[in-house]
Amino acid sequence: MSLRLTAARPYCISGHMHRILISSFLSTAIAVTVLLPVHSLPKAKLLQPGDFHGDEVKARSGEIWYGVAAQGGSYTLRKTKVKVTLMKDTVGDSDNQKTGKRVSTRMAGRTLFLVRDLGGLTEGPLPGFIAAAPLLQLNKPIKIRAGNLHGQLEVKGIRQDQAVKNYKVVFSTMGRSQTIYEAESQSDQAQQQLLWAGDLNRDGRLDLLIDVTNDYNASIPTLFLSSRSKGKLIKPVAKMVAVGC
Ligand SMILES: [Ca+2]
Repeated sequence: MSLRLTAARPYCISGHMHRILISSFLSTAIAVTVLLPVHSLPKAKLLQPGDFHGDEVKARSGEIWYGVAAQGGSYTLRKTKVKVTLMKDTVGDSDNQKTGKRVSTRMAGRTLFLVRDLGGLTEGPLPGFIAAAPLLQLNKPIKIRAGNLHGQLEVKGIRQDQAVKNYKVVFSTMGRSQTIYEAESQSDQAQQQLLWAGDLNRDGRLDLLIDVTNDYNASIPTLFLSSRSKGKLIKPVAKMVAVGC
C-alpha cells in the first residue's frame, strides 16, 4: 500500500497473499544478496512518510525521530515528532476496519525519511542530492553531487530478456568502488532506485538511501552509511520493508 512504490505493478493481490509474498521474497533476498546482510542489520530503524499496511510501521505516534526534509533544493536533518494515524487498508480491511497506518510529520518541506536509534546525528542543514532519474538501470550510471561530495551508482550485468543477469550495483566515490548489492538475476519489474544521497552523519563522505527491492510489488528502502571499515565505503544500517497495493 505504500505510496512510495513506483515500480509497475501488473495486478493486486489480497492482504493474505501479501504476507506470503513478503516472506518468500525476504528469504529470496537473503539468499541472493550476498553483500547486503539484511537479516543482521543493527538496531537502527528507518521510516518513510506515507500509507502502509499496519505491520510495516515500526513507530508509534509521538515518538521523536530524526527526519530528513527537502525544501527548495536544500536538505535539513531535524528531530521531529512522528504522527501515526490508523486508516483503512484498502487491500484487506472491511468497512469498519482500520488496520493500515499513515505516517506523517510536521517538518517544513517534504519529509524524505526518518531514522531512530542511530548514533552520531546532529541537527541542521545537510549536503544532499536527489537524482532527476533515480531508477537504477543497466548502462545508465547516476552521477551524485551533494555539496562538494561526488559519487556514482552504476548497475553492471548482462541483459537477458526482461531481466539483468549477474546484477550488481556498484557505488564509487573518492577513487574507490564497492559492490553494495548483487543478485544472480534482477527482473526489470523490480525497480531499484536511489532515493537520496548526502552526508547524514557529517563525516565528509557520502551516505545513500536506496530502494533495494527485488520484487515488483515491494520496496525495501535501505540506508547505507559511510563506513570506516577496511575496504568498505558504505554499509547498510537500517531498512524498511513495504509491499504494494
Ligand atoms: Ca557520511
